[in-house]
Amino acid sequence: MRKSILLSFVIVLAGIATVTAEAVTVGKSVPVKLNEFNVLPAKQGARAGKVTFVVKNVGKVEHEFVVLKTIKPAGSLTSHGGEASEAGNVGELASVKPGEQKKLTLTLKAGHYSLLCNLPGHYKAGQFVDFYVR
Ligand SMILES: [Cu+2]
Repeated sequence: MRKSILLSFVIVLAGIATVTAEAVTVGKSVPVKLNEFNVLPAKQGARAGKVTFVVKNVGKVEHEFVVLKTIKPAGSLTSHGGEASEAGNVGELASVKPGEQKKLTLTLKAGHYSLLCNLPGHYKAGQFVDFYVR
């Protein structure tokens, strides 16, 4: 009994590892969808160098797209008044209206990044994601 529980746990873990490995594919163009309240990149990572985020707002309200280079996990940024600290900001699209698609090309060094929308309350509502450049 115990063995079978342990075995199914290992199988679940193996499944998660596989999904993560596939999600961290590299590429120069990264499609990103914004909605209430998520930042959804098609890939969780990119190769260092020029990276173009193709950002589409598929939600019903205006959003923005901010790229921070920070060692802090995307969900653990210092926040004040419902907004996250933008320390490490390397670029942003200040306004992406519903249905609108905009491109942001940045030269990114290897490391951890946090992608977020920092309109009042949106970060707190969960509109952020971790991103890895290698
Ligand atoms: Cu937003």
